[in-house]
Amino acid sequence: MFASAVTVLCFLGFCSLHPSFGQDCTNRQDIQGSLKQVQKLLSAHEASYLQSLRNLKKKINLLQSSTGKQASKPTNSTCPKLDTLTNGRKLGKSHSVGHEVHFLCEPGYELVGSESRVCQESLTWSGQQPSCRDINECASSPCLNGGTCVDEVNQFSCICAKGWAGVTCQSPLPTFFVTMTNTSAATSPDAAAATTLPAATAGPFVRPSRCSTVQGTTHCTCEPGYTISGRDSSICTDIDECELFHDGQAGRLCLHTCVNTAGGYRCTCPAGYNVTRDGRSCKDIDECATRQNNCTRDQTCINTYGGFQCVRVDCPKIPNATYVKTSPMRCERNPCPVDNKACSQTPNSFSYHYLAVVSNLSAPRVMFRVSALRPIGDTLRFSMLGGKQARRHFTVQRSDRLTGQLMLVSPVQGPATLEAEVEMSELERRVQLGRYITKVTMFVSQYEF
Ligand SMILES: [Ca+2]
Ligand SMILES: [Ca+2]
Repeated sequence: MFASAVTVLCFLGFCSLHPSFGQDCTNRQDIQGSLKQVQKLLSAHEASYLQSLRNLKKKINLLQSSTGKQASKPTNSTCPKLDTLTNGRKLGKSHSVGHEVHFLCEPGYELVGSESRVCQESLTWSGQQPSCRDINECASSPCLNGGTCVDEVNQFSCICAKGWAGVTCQSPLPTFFVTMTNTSAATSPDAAAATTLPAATAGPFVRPSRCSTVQGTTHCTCEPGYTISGRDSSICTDIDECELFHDGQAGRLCLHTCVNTAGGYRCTCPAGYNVTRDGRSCKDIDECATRQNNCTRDQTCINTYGGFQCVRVDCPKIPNATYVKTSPMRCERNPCPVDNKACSQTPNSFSYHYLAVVSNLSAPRVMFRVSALRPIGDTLRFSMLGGKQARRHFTVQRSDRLTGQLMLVSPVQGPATLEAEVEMSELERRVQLGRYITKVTMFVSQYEF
């Protein structure tokens, strides 16, 4: 309808702007008819416009009344303020109807009461006001040998019975020797008691504490590595660092063995290892480099983790062929007589390799690579020879056209010695040109370091 109204208005404009075309527009009746039509259209527009306005007015009224209702609601639609949680905290700030708040206790405390509360329509909170209760670390009776447990926030302490020390009173204190000055003193209990303390504090794991009294309160301190663990604050006992940091979060104190000493501790390593400079770790001793081995002249010393091996390569005895040692770790076949097919099918060479690895080495990993330097055939094949044990731990794969690799496929628990043989065969139009054997011996250490 709108489009047609525009057309009619254009037509009228055309008549008024171009009076020279008067003869075409002279028919008054036509003009009257057109004007009537336009009038009709305008009336229809006016009606629809008014209707739209009425609708808009209605909507505005509706909106006004609904917002008015909300505003007129009681402003006090929140629940009363909640008490703060001692040693805990409240999650959620809104106290309006339908909203929820949650409660959390600090470490070392447990929540008693409602974990969460909802602000109800009745403007009251659901559930009970919670509280944070100190967890009783003494509940599991951690103090040993008659020690008394004192519950503290997130921890406990033990008051040890006489003769015991340590965090959980687990360590016996060294026996105290009473020095008797004379026979008369021995018969007098008072005199004996008087001599007990200096003698008791003489042992290396027990030292006297240094005490000072400030404003009537006595404070006692110990030398580094010592602590007051008993009821008697005049005695300091050695801290057993090995026990205290056993399987600690920061890792073990020592890689191998921790030895507690008076006022400290030290790490020790198994035979064949030295303690590293940091005092914690163990480093293998290279017996081959330091001449701490007893290998003979015709043997080769192979350094292993935690020890060494003396190995001697003897060329294999195989029917139809003879081998000669061309280097300490390699044997090559002597030339075969012409047309001796049995000889030409035997391996051209045997190479020997020794690897030293630690126990439980993660797998899979490449242990060794065999490559053809100057291949003469058109094909190289790599395969594994050897027994069941070798097949359980190793596999041979091709890594590129000229290289095969010996892969460790499952970790080996040491101490162990594993052997694997990798065969590389060279072919030309499927005819074998040569076979080359590499024997790999792997010495697996007892420890994982
Ligand atoms: Ca110590
Ligand atoms: Ca070694």
